[in-house]
Amino acid sequence: MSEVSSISRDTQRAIYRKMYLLKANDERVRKLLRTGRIVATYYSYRGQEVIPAALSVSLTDEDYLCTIYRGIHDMLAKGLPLKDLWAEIAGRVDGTCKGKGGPMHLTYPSKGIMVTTGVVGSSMPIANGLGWAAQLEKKGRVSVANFGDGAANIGAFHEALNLAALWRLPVIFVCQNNRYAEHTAYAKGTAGARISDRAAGSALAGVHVDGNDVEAMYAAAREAIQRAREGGGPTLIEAMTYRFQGHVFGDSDAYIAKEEKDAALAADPVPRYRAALLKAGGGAEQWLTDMEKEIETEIDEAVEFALASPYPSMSELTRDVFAEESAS
Ligand SMILES: Cc1ncc(C[n+]2csc(CCOP(=O)(O)OP(=O)(O)O)c2C)c(N)n1
Ligand SMILES: [Mg+2]
Repeated sequence: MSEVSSISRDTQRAIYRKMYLLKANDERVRKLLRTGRIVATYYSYRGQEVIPAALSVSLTDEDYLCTIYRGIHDMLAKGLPLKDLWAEIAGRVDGTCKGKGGPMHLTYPSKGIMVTTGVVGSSMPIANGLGWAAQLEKKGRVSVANFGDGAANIGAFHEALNLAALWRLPVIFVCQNNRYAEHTAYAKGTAGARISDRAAGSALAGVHVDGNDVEAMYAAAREAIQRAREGGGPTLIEAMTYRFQGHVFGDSDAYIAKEEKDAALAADPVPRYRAALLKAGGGAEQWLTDMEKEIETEIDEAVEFALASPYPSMSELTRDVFAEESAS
């Protein structure tokens, strides 16, 4: 954190609170998976906490969010309640999708969390649809599409950028460049040093930002969100970050050089921002300790709630698959 921050103290703390929540929640999910208390396919977002934490403080519940299988950080930062999240992760009836979606398919429309998709590249056209609806409604809502660096090589990325620019849709395309697409390093699968440069080809604003730097990420997101709200059209943000775990839980990351990973872990943005807040003073020490304890307790309660919730019954198997026949 620079000596003179452009972010108010309350906002700094709101961002760090989210960062800690995301980190602690990811660690808890992996702990329960390791010990066999839950069984699920899980894509850790550990290391990528700053992006959604610094972005979501400029969003409202009315704004839309589309994200991907590695997207629980985006949803928690947007306000997804922990109990609903955990019940869904554990496949129970009290989950956001009655336990039928699991950690890869969460939705929570009352907080604007509209879709989580496992189809690489598909969050962007869906965000455009929501952005178009927002544009027609004229209430100043914006739509955020999260996706990875690998997804920027899918055709739908280019189609979505073009249409959003042409129609000046209020969409913020957030490419979370964590340097890997499954087991393929960025340079082995992507031509061009920067994904943000591709914005020029579709005539929209493109920003390259350190997605592990709170100040930089907050400023880039705020500007893009403001532009979209004011009718100035879409922005592509390429936020540079790093994936601390393998692609999917249980996956080896032996293809990653040890020095590269060690350097990324040493620059973990969560303790780094904590240290910056402590240095800034203003009673941060007590606040941090109390807040972190509070979050751990909230997670304890959510896990307990989820594990006490029943699994869906067999009769649920075919419900919500087709529309119910109406009388008319
Ligand atoms: C259309 C499609 N093609 C391929 C896959 C298989 N797949 C799943 S994740 C993934 C890598 C995507 O990487 P990236 O976009 O960088 O996101 P990250 O997992 O790093 O967050 C691939 C190729 C898929 N799910 N959907
Ligand atoms: Mg990636």
